[in-house]
Amino acid sequence: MGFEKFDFFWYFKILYRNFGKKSISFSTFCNVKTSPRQVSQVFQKAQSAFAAVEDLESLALFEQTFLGKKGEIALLRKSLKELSPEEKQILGPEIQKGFEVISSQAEAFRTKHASKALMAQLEKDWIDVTKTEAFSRGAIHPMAQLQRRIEQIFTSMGFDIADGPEVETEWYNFDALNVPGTHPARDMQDTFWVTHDQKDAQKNVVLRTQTSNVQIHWMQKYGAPLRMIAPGRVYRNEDVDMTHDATFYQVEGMMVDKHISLAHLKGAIETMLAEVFEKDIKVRIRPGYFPFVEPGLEVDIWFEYVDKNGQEQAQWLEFMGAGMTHPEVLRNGGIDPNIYSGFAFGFGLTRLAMLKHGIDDIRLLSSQKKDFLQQF
Ligand code: FA5
Repeated sequence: MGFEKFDFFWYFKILYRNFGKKSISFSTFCNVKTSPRQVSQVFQKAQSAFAAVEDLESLALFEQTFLGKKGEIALLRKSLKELSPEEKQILGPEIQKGFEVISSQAEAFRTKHASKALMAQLEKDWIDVTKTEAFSRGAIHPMAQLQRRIEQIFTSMGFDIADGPEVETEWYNFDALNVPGTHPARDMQDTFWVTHDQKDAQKNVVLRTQTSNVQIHWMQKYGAPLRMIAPGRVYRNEDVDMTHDATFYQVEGMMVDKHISLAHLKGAIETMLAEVFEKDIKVRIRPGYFPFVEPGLEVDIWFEYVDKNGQEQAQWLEFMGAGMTHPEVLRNGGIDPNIYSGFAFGFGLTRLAMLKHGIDDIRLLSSQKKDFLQQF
């Protein structure tokens, strides 16, 4: 029987049928709390309430009111307790039947509307996969591109790629590199101290000011002979301008073996610059002082760029410090300077990106500006 026909007159029919067939007296019904009339009224109420249900939210309310544990049908069921067994036999199944009809109608409504809601959501989220021009593509950052190129060049010359801590002890960042606490060279690099109050340099902590700390870690770990480059980030507490940043990238290089000389250093640098620039560039080498090399030198490159006013500009830009590794540094790395010698260099990878692409302001390289980055 459909819910639509579950009406008042139908209940009179039940009443008549049951009085007739099962001989239940009308007075019996008059004495009990739940009557067929009351049952009919509840289901009629449910019918009109269901007609007003228009979405899943109002359906939930409807279910709570009529089908819930404390709903109207549950109350009808509860009141059956007051009836005689014969009366229960008549009304109990009728209430159950009505309950099932309403439940299945509510379920049908839910299924229909849930799929409607899903279709609406799918329609909203629809993606035209053929419309490729609408998407902007990600790309590899110019710094990452350059670092990969440097790694290719040096691995082709037998160098390993090394790595070391950015948060470092004072000892690895300075002392082990022959820069004792009293040495004026420590002021050459303005330092971000993490802890500065210990007497023991093994305990004080800095943000590394140079990738040279990796030299010591690598020597201690692998001994001689060794060839490695260590690209990585460094930190300096200094004023920022067009060619100086407070955090930038360096690439450290080191080669230790028997009979290593300045000629090996020169060969490695020349090979790298030829591969990176793929054209003639102007390079200047001059003496330089770093406590961890002897002799020490500095390399500058002629920097040509267009400034913000569209004017062509050129100047020397400091690019690299380098030299022959100091015997004390080899010793701190656990290597005997009487048997081995080595060279080391450290250049600014961020400066190399400026030089290669003619970028007039170092800050652009850490700016995340899309229109700038899209050029590479
Ligand atoms: C050093 O950091 C030494 N550790 C390099 C070295 C390694 C020398 C091994 C000898 C042997 P320096 O402070 O000059 O040196 O920095 C090296 C390079 O980092 C510079 O030539 C420059 O290219 C880059 N650089 C230095 N300071 C900045 C800065 N504030 N912003 C951007 N690049 C910088």
